[in-house]
Parts: sequence; structure tokens; C-alpha cells
Amino acid sequence: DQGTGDRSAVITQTKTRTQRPSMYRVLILNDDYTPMEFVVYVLEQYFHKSREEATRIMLHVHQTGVGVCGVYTYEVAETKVAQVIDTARRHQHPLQCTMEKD
Ligand code: NFA
Repeated sequence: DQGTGDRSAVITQTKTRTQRPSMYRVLILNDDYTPMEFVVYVLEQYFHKSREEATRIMLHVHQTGVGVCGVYTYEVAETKVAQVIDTARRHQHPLQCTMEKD
């Protein structure tokens, strides 16, 4: 807390540093069966990517095996991973999603 310079009752100043949270990358993994269009839809719907950016990320995953959808705090990343896996399962696609510390 930032104490004032009052002479009659001096309080030692202690600096408070805001702790920034650890960030986590959300990754999608390639597979042979999930339709490209479904991956683009997931990136638009859950990661707020434009059609162009979603297509770029999807093709990167298709070609390299893995790609970053976004970087979030732990709970947000966890929620996105669960949403992707649940949506994929509901559509009977094997699409997998995971997270790792940034
Ligand atoms: N490899 C999938 C296909 O050829 C497309 C895909 C891309 C799947 C990115 C998962 C992630 N249909």
C-alpha cells in the first residue's frame, strides 16, 4: 500500500506487485477423419477466429500435426478444451484438443 508522508504517524511503504497469471496454449491435433470444415467451424465458434485465420490454422494443423488456437488463463483454456472435445464427440468426430503452459 502507498502510505502518505505524514510526519506524526509514519507508516512504512510496502510495494504491492500485481501477479500476472500463468498462460496456457490451447492446441488442436490433426487426425485423418475430422472434416476440414468442422475444424474451421470450431475455430470460428470457440476461438473467435475469422474464416481466413481459422482456415490458416486448420491447414497448419493438417500439414504439421498440431497448432495453437489461442493463449488463455488456466480456467479459460480448460473450458475451451472441454468445449472442443464435447462438440467433436457430439458430431462423432475424433478431433482432439489439449493445453500446455505457455
Ligand atoms: N486431416 C483432416 C482431414 O484431412 C483435417 C483436420 C485438420 C483434422 C486439422 C484435424 C485438425 N480431413
